[in-house]
Amino acid sequence: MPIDDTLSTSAERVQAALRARGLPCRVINLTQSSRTAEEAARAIGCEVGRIVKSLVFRTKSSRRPVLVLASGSNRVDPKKLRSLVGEKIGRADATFVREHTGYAIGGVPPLGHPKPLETIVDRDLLTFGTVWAAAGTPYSVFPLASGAIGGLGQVADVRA
Ligand code: 5CA
Repeated sequence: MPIDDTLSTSAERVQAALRARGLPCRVINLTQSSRTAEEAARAIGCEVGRIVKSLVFRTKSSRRPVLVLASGSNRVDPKKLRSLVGEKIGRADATFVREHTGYAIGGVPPLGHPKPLETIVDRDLLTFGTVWAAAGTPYSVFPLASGAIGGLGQVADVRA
């Protein structure tokens, strides 16, 4: 895993958010892209299931954001999500993602957003010891104990 030892402002913000939550995680800047789950797995040298996808959805009627933290090898079932959230839901566009998370697609972290987001955690992530999540940019990640990821939201079965 080639590491670049300078962190961008976005990655520093995620590092600060981790510290503020008392999570002893260290943000790593990569020289290879981790923009998608597949790229992240390749850059880190781990199985894609251990990559945390931070997927933003928007509820249809109240238009609120919902963050789903999904295992990199899973697709999210919209029907399961709908029943968890209590209303119809669709994917967010890039503008909505940035507005509600403070980060651009490809680097959206699972925490450290301007306002806390309703968050649902794919229970499959809890089957791994360590998982890896985006740290604010498409070239940064951090490792996290899967027990800690369960603390970031409501753990549920969301797999399609
Ligand atoms: N850095 C990696 C994992 S460490 C990462 O951020 N992966 S991700 O899966 O959380 O984010 C990429 C996801 O953003 C894609 O799976 C895709 O569902 C979503 N996405 C990509 N382009 C768009 C777009 N134009 N509009 C809405 N969502 C998009």
